[in-house]
Amino acid sequence: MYDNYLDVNPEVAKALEEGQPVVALESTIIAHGMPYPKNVETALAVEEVIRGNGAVPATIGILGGRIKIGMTKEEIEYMAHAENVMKVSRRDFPLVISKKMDGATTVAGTMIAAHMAGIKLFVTGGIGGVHRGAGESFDISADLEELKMTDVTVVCAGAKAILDIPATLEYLETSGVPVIAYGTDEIPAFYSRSSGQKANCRLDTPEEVGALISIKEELGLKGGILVTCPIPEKDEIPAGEINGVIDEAIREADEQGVKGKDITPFLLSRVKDLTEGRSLEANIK
Ligand code: PSU
Ligand code: MN
Repeated sequence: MYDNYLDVNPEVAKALEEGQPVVALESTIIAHGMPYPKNVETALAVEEVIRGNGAVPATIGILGGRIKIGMTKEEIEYMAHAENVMKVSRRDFPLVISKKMDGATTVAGTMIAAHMAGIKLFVTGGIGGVHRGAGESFDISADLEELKMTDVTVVCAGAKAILDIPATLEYLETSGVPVIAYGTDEIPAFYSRSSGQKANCRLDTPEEVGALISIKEELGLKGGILVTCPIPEKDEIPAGEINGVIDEAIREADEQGVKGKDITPFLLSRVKDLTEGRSLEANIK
């Protein structure tokens, strides 16, 4: 079925066949989330971290309408500066594939492709969520819907404060998605360790997280799991400091009428400029 559309890198295919650990990585963060060349440097550095821990990385993206499970270094480099790379979430797969275009997969898109390939774990920076003002705009990331239905565990540094974090957590609760705070009592807010939101599930070891993932699977409970892992203290930008910058970026987005899938990349890029690159460094950490 969907096998017709997947190109699984031989190293990844072998690892999956042998039951070795494979970790999926997204490509929207490369094409739309970070500027060149930091994007490619980071993407390759993260792959090395995964290898250093004994697992096989599988960066996922779409090239010429083919879903790549485990992009090569050259493919990652290409995606890092190519133009006309579509940001691909659930709704965009049929279009990007039928038109044989290039596409960078979001968290939702990467979960879908990882699941097709049989990869159960996926690591990224930040997930999409409920945007501030969603009551009016209805802007809720498809990432949350995907976490509701697709059996992939997503490890990240929390949701960025460009989002309405309490509303995002409510949405995840309604959707039945376990949200784990790793080694901390609060849900981290990406740039900062603290969001003011107390975690309902704190776990402190990989074994505890692994047990939770296995039990959810054995119980046949559909949907993903979100593991939030806070930024190291020395790298964080305190909430009070970043929030003013984010407010300003959101104001500019409103003023300029930025909409739909362009909002998140716009905000990330403005926050980076307004912090003179400091947010990008925190992003990488
Ligand atoms: N948040 C970040 N960095 C990112 C993204 C989100 O801190 O790069 C990307 C991810 O790919 C995420 C997507 O899945 O943006 C969400 O976009 P939207 O809000 O349009 O659903
Ligand atoms: Mn949106």
